Amino acid sequence: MSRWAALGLAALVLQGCGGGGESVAPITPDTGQAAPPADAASQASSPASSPASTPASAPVTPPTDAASTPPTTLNGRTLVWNDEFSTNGLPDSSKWAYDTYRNKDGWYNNELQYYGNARLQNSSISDGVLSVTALRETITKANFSDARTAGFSFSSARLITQGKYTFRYGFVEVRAKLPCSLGTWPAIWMLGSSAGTWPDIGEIDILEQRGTNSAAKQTVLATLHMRSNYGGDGITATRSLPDACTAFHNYQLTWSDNKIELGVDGTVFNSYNKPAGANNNNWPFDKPQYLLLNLAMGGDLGGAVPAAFGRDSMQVDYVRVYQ
Ligand SMILES: [Ca+2]
Repeated sequence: MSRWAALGLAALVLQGCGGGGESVAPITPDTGQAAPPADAASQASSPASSPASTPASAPVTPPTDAASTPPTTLNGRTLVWNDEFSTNGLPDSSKWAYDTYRNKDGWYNNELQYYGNARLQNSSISDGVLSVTALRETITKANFSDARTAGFSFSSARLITQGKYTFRYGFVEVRAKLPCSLGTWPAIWMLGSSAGTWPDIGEIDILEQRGTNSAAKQTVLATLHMRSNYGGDGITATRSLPDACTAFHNYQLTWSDNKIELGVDGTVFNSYNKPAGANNNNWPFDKPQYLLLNLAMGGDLGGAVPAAFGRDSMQVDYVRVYQ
């Protein structure tokens, strides 16, 4: 796989812009620095955190699988690619690959996770919902052939369509429920698949969420990165979404040849018009991109991982692309 698939998460560094008022200092992306080992306190085993919101007395229901049969047309567009996650087990290998490229050298932004390759512990489908799960476990050669040294304590997954599906322009909707645990940094996003270096290839972050405090877990981010604006200078916006980690929401991208709109549940909260006299520096979004779903731990947007963290998931009901 292209190394650019691995570089993208470096782009997810944003300036703080809400969610409690704290800020994240911009850092230089793509320096390739190894993530630091987790601190000693985080080595302690602990019970799983539980973001469950269903009272014990409530009827038992399967995870929300709101619409397992997607409309074939939507607002004049036609469904061209989708995954409803309707088959239990690992994700469909004809649609998704696993990005483990930076495990050995460390992921960007001081992130703490190792990404699993087709590991049910980290990516599994049940009752129509994909769970991308981060969990506390000791990373060793026994469970990760590319494990480096002792001291790494979290596994997770980063699913990509690179090499399997890319597209240009259209409407993307991803229905997802985010992890409540502090220290988690979920992302639903896209990267340019053309040859070139980040950020020249362009990055569209349909959804990110910081994990630095409870207010951050009630806020979502949408951001664009390109040569003219990237890292802490990305074109970003936030939206309050108090139940983002207890309810499914529809995260949406509308991408045309002259405008990008990012929103949730039908409300656009970040938009960017193709500039007059556009060039690749300020409009790299005229080339195909691929999709990514991942759950990072810690790092510049995830923040400190509480000692009590055991496991948590980003749940995805579907990914749909209309053109
Ligand atoms: Ca589904």
